[in-house]
Amino acid sequence: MIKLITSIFLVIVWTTLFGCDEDQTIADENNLLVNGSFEDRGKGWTLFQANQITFDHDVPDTGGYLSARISENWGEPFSLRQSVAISAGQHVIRLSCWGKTEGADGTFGYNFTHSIELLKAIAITDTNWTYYSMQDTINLPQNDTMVVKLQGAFSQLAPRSVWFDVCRLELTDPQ
Ligand SMILES: [Ca+2]
Repeated sequence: MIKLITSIFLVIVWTTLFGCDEDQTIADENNLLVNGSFEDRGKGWTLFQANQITFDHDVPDTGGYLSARISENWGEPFSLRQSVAISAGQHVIRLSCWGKTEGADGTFGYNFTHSIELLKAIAITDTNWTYYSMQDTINLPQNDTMVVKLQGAFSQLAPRSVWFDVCRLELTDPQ
């Protein structure tokens, strides 16, 4: 009987130690964004303004433990930005994320560093976690850099927020 209990105990310990160790790292090999799920908070991202961006336990099903929460602003929207290492020339990209809002729209999109304006963007409009994605053909000039940008709302009617998680950028160039 003691042997049986010992065996069951060992199986439980083994399962606990080695069976469930995938939740710390979200495997995401083709993602060109660093820390796109914000499990390392703001690591890899430039925050404008850092004191208006928090990392929140409100996440979508595949979102791990943390998401990025951006407060709205009456002025240039607060944002998270990340430069991406893509070579100059033409590429087909797919940009996606999960997002939700408390009522004021957020935006995710990209620009090249020679221009502040987003070249393409999608509005985050749903108050429940929703998957947003876009595919686009870009033509990155020489000596320029692609920047992915997640931004909060332009408003100050109420202290509302926009959440982002599981942000991905993939090259889908024809082989
Ligand atoms: Ca996450």
